[in-house]
Amino acid sequence: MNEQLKRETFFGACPHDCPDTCSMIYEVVDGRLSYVRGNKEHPMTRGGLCVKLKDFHDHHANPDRLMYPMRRSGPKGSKQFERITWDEAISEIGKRWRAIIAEYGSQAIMPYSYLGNMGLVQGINSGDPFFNKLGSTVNEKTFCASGSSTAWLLTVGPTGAVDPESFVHAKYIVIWACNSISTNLHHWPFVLEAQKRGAKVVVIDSYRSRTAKAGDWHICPRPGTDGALAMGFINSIIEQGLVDHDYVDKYTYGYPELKERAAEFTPEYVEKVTGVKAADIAKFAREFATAQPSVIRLGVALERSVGGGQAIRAACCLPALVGSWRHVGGGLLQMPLWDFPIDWAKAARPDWIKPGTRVVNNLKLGAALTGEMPLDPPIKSLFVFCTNPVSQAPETNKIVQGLQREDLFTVVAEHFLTDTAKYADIVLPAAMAGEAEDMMWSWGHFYMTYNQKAVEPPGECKPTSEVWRLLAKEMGFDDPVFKMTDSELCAEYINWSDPKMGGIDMEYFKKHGFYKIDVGNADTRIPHAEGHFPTPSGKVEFLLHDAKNFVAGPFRAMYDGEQSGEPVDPLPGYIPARERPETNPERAKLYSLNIISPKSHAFLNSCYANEPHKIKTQGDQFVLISPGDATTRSIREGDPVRVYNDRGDFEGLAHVTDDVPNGVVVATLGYWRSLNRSDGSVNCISSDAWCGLGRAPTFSDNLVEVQRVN
Ligand SMILES: Nc1nc2c(c(=O)[nH]1)N[C@H]1C(S)=C(S)[C@@H](COP(=O)(O)OP(=O)(O)OC[C@H]3O[C@@H](n4cnc5c(=O)[nH]c(N)nc54)[C@H](O)[C@@H]3O)O[C@H]1N2
Ligand SMILES: Nc1nc2c(c(=O)[nH]1)N[C@H]1C(S)=C(S)[C@@H](COP(=O)(O)OP(=O)(O)OC[C@H]3O[C@@H](n4cnc5c(=O)[nH]c(N)nc54)[C@H](O)[C@@H]3O)O[C@H]1N2
Ligand code: SF4
Ligand SMILES: [Mo]
Repeated sequence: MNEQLKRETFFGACPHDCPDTCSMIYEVVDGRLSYVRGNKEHPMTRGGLCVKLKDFHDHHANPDRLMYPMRRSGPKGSKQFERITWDEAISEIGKRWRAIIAEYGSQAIMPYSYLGNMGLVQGINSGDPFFNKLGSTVNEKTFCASGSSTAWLLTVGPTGAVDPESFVHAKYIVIWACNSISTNLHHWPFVLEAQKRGAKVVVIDSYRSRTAKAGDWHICPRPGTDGALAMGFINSIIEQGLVDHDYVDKYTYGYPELKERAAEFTPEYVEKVTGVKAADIAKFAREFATAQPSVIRLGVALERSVGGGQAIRAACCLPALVGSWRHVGGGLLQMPLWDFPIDWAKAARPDWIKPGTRVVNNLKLGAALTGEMPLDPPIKSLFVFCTNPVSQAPETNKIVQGLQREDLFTVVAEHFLTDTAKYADIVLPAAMAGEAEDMMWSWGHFYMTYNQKAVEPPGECKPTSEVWRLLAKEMGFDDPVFKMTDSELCAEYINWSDPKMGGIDMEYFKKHGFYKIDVGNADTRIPHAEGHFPTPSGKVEFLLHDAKNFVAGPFRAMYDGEQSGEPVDPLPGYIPARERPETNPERAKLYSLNIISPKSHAFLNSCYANEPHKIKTQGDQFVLISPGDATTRSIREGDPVRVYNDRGDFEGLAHVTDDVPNGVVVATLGYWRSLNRSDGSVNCISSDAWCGLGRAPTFSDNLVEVQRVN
């Protein structure tokens, strides 16, 4: 009988906000998604998925999944909903929006999305054409990487990052504020291969992460002091006579000014600021300069303090200073997304934004909803998709307060009744990756990955793309883009004629599932051997001319706010963290510990944090605290503790360990506050202040106090 079952396979692309963008294989038996595995043919995925996705088929079949549209039937947040039809849901949204537009104008409506799905057709930007046409408030999306992107673009220009596959050729690998083993797993084998061939792996991290433990040398600066550390490295390279003057003369701009700025960052001063020994600063400078090729993998976490952007600019100067860019595998890897030939103008339709339309940044959601940020008209309707701000955005108590407003009409498209979705007036059930076609770029490698529809969505779930088609019809928009199928949209958003697409077409993707954009061979590629930096001067810009702050990339394509911000310091440097005991002693009297809140190993942001077997792997919300800090607070291993400041609090179980230095506590991100001990999570205490560049968040720039819960 078994032989009669119909077995098929389809190509998948992991939809998550993860640099690895794995190529997957969906196995389908009789129309049912029976198994999901990694694609062995993919040079980075190599057949393996991570702990989060290894049972992706079960995730699709999770009994808690939202299956049909619902309307709120009890108080906001009570989780009381009644089932309605799609027709009812869409016409109710249309009716409410038309009334809001008549009374307040269309900018009283605000979309709110992030990279919960990275797909061009189903993800973060998929709603832009619809909302820009509607004339809604523009949602600036800077949860992640916008600070490092702005720094990278200003200093070395968009394209030409080191290919992650070229890392095997490096002799000195610096992983800076990146916990690769948890967050960039499929890059790690390339690092290990280099290590096997003799490379030294240096991890710069404010605590002993999994990756720091696996490296050869852990350098541990205090949170938010990386700017001083990077400037110290620059100074020490110069002082020790290790500058590649030929490279600097030909391919950089502003060396004398950089040298002058760096002079104040003596090893002794930098040790005082960062806690990293002066001798180690000199040793790093020597090794980084001489063990060529040397390469830096910049983690997103480097941007998460008020001086993060400046710190990244300083780090971006290092490879040019010592000529690392001369070699295969030498230089810098930020996010290679800038090379992808995607037609953002079509995917996001910024040309449909009416001049003067206001922009509200997604880190300021609480302030925007509660009236703390004066907005005229106020936000009267919020449409949330592909993100879970009540878990992931800063100052979440304020967001919850805003979401409880009786006069706010909230729609959430989701897979689960998340901490955000529970406040919705209308909930729309979204399809998962195996259930809808999509095309994926990557921010961790150079492959474009195609996701086929393998099975029908269960219940009444619909792909996000279908929601835009239905809403466009309801609102009377008949532009061709709102009538295109998912297949047509996949093809529409790629610049096929770009030489990097190598003349391929959709048929290629249907046959192979992925395509490496043509940036050159990873074993021979040296994009900046002879400069060719895509900056205004064509060189690495140590010194900038008239630069202004801006939000970059796919986050920028949505409005023409380019270089519209405040002036940027022409030179990189160190801006002390907003919340550190040395820089804010008054605050430190009340809250004396710096908290960092990196990614959880077994969750993907807040995804999977509602699944008991993933919580079991990850462990309950914990708080890492040093033996010294634990003793002074009478905290023992396993004690429940309350972490708090004036923004809010959350509870976790203390884990006393010297993996964290005195003065620092670590609590990982993603836990749902509704499933945590005290309806709180780490974002109850985080600040919504921006990092200096790219309006990025400052999740590593927060002081807290910790006390034992009796
Ligand atoms: N397992 C898993 N993987 C993920 C994700 C997930 O949620 N779970 N999320 C994905 C997403 S959206 C992203 S952006 C990436 C992020 O991936 P990463 O860039 O690796 O980000 P984090 O894990 O937040 O932080 C990395 C390291 O930076 C350190 N750090 C924090 N602040 C500082 C500082 O001021 N200075 C220094 N030197 N170090 C600091 C932290 O201790 C941490 O070990 O991961 C992606 N991959
Ligand atoms: N304290 C602290 N906070 C942080 C960070 C930190 O390091 N520390 N990191 C920040 C970073 S780097 C990031 S990227 C953000 C991430 O923040 P979010 O983007 O909010 O992350 P997720 O938890 O992945 O939320 C995605 C949600 O979208 C839903 N979803 C997934 N696919 C689809 C789909 O196809 N359609 C619809 N409608 N919904 C879908 C998922 O079920 C999930 O609930 O968090 C930020 N928050
Ligand atoms: S979350 Fe990242 S590592 Fe895991 S399967 Fe998806 S892309 Fe691969
Ligand atoms: Mo992120």
